[in-house]
Amino acid sequence: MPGANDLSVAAVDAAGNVSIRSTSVTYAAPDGKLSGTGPVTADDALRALRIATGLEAASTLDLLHADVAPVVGGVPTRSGAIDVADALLILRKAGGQVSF
Ligand SMILES: [Ca+2]
Repeated sequence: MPGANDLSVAAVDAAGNVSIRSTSVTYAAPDGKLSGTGPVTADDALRALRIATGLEAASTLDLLHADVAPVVGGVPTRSGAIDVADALLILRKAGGQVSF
């Protein structure tokens, strides 16, 4: 599910000792959306370009949304960074030239 997801796992050994571990995992689709809600726009591409050029820092959530290039077999894949290729792909999505 998109957003923060809390996970807990409980284990019980043969003696009945219980151990519980919890963590939170954040999921966001690689959709190119960096601001607000609604469709991807040129503003999203501009923000990605600002991140790619070091004018803005990317949050973890930004990276999950905007690390969309390269595209492999028509599917966005993550390179681990938001760079100019990501900004260009987001701009092409905003212009209706690609969909993902
Ligand atoms: Ca990338």
